[in-house]
Order: sequence, then structure tokens, then C-alpha cells
Amino acid sequence: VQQEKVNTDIVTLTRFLTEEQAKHPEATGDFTLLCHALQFAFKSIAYYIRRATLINLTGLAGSSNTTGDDQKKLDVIGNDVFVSAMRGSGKCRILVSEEEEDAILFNESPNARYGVVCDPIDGSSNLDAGVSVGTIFGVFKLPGSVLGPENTISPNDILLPGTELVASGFTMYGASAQLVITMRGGSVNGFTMDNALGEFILTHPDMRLPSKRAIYSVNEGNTMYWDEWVKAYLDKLKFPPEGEKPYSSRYIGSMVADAYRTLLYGGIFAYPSDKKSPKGKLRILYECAPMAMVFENAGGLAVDSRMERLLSVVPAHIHDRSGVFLGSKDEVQKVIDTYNEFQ
Ligand code: AHM
Ligand code: MG
Repeated sequence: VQQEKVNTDIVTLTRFLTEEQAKHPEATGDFTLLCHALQFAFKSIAYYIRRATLINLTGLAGSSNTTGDDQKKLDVIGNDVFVSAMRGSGKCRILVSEEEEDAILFNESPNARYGVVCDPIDGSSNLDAGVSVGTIFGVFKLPGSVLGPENTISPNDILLPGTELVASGFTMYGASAQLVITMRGGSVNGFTMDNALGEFILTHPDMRLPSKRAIYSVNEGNTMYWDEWVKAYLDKLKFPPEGEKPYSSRYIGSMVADAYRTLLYGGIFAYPSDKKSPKGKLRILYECAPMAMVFENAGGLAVDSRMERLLSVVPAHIHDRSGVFLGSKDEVQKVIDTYNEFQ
């Protein structure tokens, strides 16, 4: 019998972070420690999601969050896990979570240099059906002027454009837990959770988005609310010129899962602003901007409903929303071209 070939030199997320840190001699190690705390939050959330049906964690918590969404029991647990991990890291000064009305200021860590934004369990309406959900996160480095016990920090200090993110990514809790992370100006790397080892293993180094692919991902149930140019754009995909094939449609309804597929296969993911949600549905700080950074660093593009680069958008409030189009370069260009035809 042939012996299974065992890879004894695997790159875990911990090793990857250590190697990244070594590339920056000026690094203090704070960012690496923050990432370890993030990693623990992802592992914990993955664990609770796996066990949810067994330990009575499905269903509603009996409360609703700031934006009026019904909160699931797992939304509450995911949020609590995330808040505790960030507080415990000692490296996070301010945290914005989709599930918290106000930004959380960790005044016990006055010298912490990072601000974190997160959607602890995105796509939670899918939870009880066992459909993939995910955690989205972004890390901002705060300006020196807000640090130290002599300075105060205000929730407004985190109203920054995505261009100020030093890292972002997401974890998808699917058939396995997949973690995608990117640093400013760097590549995009994907890790798969090995449950037996309890480690995220580098399985998708330097992810690059195909420049085009005939797949679109949008909630078509909103068609009657869309602007004319959005309808025209999608019609183009569905009714191509004679002899060409129409696009395939794929919509899970979990941004992380739809974005992860788009990242791997290419295509376009869209949640346009429309007559029902004139400002869009997805949140700028902790959904749009972190995803936009991942897509740009993987060679794709990300714009809002006015074709502005999503990473440049500065939210006026921590829970502000935006229309979003992200995907392969050529596919997003098609969106921009159609928009321009209608102006
Ligand atoms: P949530 O943060 O309350 O879970 O909502 C965000 C989710 C995204 O994951 C997904 O892309 C979108 O809402 C789906 O919305 P819809 O059900 O309108 O298609
Ligand atoms: Mg969300």
C-alpha cells in the first residue's frame, strides 16, 4: 500500500501573519496580535454555526437591531464573541458592528492603534436553512492624534474611506470555513479551516479574479424598483446579440457567499440602490468597503450606484448604506458603460 503523501510544511494563518510581519521591520506586532484575536472570533463563530441546530441556537432572539432587522440568536452570539475578542486583544480602540447601534470605544486600551469594523454574521436570514453565511471585517489604523490617555476618541473618528483600511476580508461558513484576507497594497490570500487541527491553512495563495465571466448575481425580485439603466444593463446580459449565449444567474442571498463565488469564478455581484432602498441595502463601512478592497486587490473593480469607486466613499454615519457593483474588471466596466449611456 502506498503511503499517503503528507505535507509537513503547511502554511497556517498564524505562520502567514508572522511571515508578513517579518517583511515590515518597523512593525510592533500589534497588528499580528489583533489578527490572532480576529482569527479566534472566526473559529468560535464557525463552531457555533456548526452546532446551532443541535444546541437550540436557530430562530429569533426576540429583539431587533438598530436598523430594525430581527436578530437571530446567532447574530447576538456572533456579535458578543466579536466584541469580546476585540476588547480582549487590547489592540482595538474602537469597534463598529452591524449589530450595535453605536460604535464601541474601548477606553481600557487608550494606546490601541486600530479601529475595527465588522458584520459578525452577514446573511443571517439564511441561517436556519443551513445556507452559507459569513463574517466581514475591516481594520483601520487610527491617526496618532486620537491615541493615548490624554486624547479622546469619538465615534466619528472611524468615518473613513476604504482607502484607509490596512486590512480587510471575510470568513465564509460553508461546507468548510474559508477565510479571505488582504492587506493594503497586497495580494488576496484564502485559507481553509482544518477542523481537526483547529487551524486555518493557506489553500488559495494570491487569489486573482478572472477578468470576465458570464455570471451575474443580483436579487431579481427587486426589478420593479430598479432604475432604467439597471434594467437595461441586466437585459443586455440576458438578451445578448444573435449567436451569443446569455449570462447565468447565481444568487445565494448571502453577500459573503455570493462574493466568494464571484472572486473564484469571476462575474458580477450587484445590490443596486433602487426606489425601495434609494441609498442601497448594504452598509458602506463593514460590508461594501472591506469587500471592495478584496476585489480590487484581486484584480477586480468595485463601484457604487453612481459609478464612484467604492473605496473612496466616506460614510456620514457608521451604518450608512450604498449601492454596490463588484466583480471582474470587464464585467464592472460593462456596468459603468451602460450607466454612462443613460446620463
Ligand atoms: P444582513 O446583514 O442583515 O444579513 O443583510 C445583508 C444581506 C447580504 O448578505 C445579502 O447580499 C443581502 O442582504 C441580501 O438581501 P436580499 O434578501 O434583499 O436579496
Ligand atoms: Mg450584513
